[in-house]
Amino acid sequence: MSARRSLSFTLIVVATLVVAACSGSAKAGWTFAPAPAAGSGGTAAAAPSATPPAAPAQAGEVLGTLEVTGFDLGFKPADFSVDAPGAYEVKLINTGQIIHDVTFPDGTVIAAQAGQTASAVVNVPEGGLTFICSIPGHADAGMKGSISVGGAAAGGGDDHGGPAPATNVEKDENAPAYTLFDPAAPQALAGTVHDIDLVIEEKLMTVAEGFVQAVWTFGGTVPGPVIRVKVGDTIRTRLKNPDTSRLPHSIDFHSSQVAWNDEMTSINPGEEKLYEWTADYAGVWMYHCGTSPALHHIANGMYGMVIVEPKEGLPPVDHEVALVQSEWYLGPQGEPASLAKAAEGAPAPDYVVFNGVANQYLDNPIEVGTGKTVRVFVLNAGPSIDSSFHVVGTIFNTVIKEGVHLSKGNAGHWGSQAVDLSPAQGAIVEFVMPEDGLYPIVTHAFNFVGRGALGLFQAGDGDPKN
Ligand SMILES: [Cu+2]
Repeated sequence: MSARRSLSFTLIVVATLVVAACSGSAKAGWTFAPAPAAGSGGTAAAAPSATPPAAPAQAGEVLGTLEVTGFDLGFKPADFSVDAPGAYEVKLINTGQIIHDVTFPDGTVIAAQAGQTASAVVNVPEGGLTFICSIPGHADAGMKGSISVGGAAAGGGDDHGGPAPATNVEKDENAPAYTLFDPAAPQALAGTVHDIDLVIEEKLMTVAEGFVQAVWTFGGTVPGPVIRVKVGDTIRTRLKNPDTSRLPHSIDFHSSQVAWNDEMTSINPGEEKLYEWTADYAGVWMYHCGTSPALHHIANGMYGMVIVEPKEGLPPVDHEVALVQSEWYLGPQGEPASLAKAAEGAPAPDYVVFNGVANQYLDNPIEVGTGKTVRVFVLNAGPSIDSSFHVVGTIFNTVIKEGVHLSKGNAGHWGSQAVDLSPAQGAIVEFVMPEDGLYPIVTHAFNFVGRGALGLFQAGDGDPKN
């Protein structure tokens, strides 16, 4: 369900942009009016008028009606079976937010705008028919179907409806539900010397709906716990690797200045190690396991965020949220993430996620007050993909990224739309949601939005209309 929702939401965002551009072109006053799309007739807006008249494929008795629901982005049902070849009426009910069509190989197009219904008569031959939605991208996203005769496969293809699978790992319908990761940033630890026990746990985790991996964790969660301190504090981390672990592990705090071959060395199952550091610099920092191959230990869940505030603390705001972006390169169900996939020169993650689980804040929007100041601590844990962190509908009035500070109230009134974070980089952003509504959380590398990197802020009741 969540994969479908994520795709449909992506489409709503895209569709909103298309609608805005189309309606804008009809108005005066655009400084840069959108140019007509090349090859008109291929655009979504032009498609309805370009639809060929619906004519029966051949004369004769209509044997029945096949009702297909087109949604964003799939057909339901996608596969029909009829008893005999012949003429059938195909009725498309579009329940999506944008235009869809049913296009057959002979060129018959049954197009319906959002909320509309359209139909035509098609001739189904003995070998059956396949169909797609011809709006660019929709077939690739899953809008494919078939009509078979007598149960035989139509067109010899593997057409099936619904969103395209995001991964080569088969979904397990019986996988346990994921555990929601609380997105609220914790308060800074009290005092100036902190003793922190960090216990490593190797465990099974549902990382996306239907996908379970044997992850390695700091403290039992992916990401590990957010550790929040202030400049000048002393942090004594006792890393414990229980004897139930299969592997050695270690920890590397980017917020510390220590020798790699001292504090960061690996400990075997059954061992523990003290890693003492002082918070010398403020920022949003990564910690991770550095045990070889570090790529695998990070890709399999061993990372987290350290927030170091200035000595005097950060000014209070209304909401504080911590988001860690990272990638999942799925191994087989119930096994660790695939090192081979993670190690590709051009890595193609199955999922890109916020706080460990695909689409969790799409399913469970983060509620904030309308007009209130929201501060997000954001870290890109990678291991390998850049982030372009953006909250749709907002402008960051404050950005503190890797020591560079854009301040609210600056003389030029500069603002920021997206924060670029290479792996291991972190930032603090602040913004306001001006009206009740939904504000999507994305990386603006949009190929990953449909792969789990999508959440929502809900301001007020989420409904801008009341
Ligand atoms: Cu490790």
